[in-house]
Amino acid sequence: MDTIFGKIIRREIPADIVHEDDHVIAFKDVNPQAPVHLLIIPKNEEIPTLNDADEAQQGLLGHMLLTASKLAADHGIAESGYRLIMNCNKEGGQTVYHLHLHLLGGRQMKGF
Ligand code: DGP
Repeated sequence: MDTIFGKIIRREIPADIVHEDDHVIAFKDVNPQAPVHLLIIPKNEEIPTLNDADEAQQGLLGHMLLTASKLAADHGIAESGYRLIMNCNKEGGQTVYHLHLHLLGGRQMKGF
């Protein structure tokens, strides 16, 4: 299933890409909910939701988390703090069915 994120990976539509490596790309969310709001997505595998990931993707999932912590440092929010969110399916609030991790920071997070 192709999504808007597939088009970003293939550079068919523009995005403000802040990081790319062999496994993931990260770009600014088009509708930011915080001063720093990045999306970290797998670039070689189309995994619609976390439910579709299995042990073969364990390394990739860990890499997404470690990339988030590096990007938090790069954006100066590692020490102040940040929030990571991965929405799953409708009631989780997922709207784009290409696995992604939100990195949010630069303001006080509320809730939970
Ligand atoms: P989620 O609700 O977890 O599926 O989050 C999807 C996010 O993707 C949402 O915060 C908005 C963002 N988004 C949707 N379309 C685009 C796009 O075309 N470009 C960028 N940069 N972000 C997008």
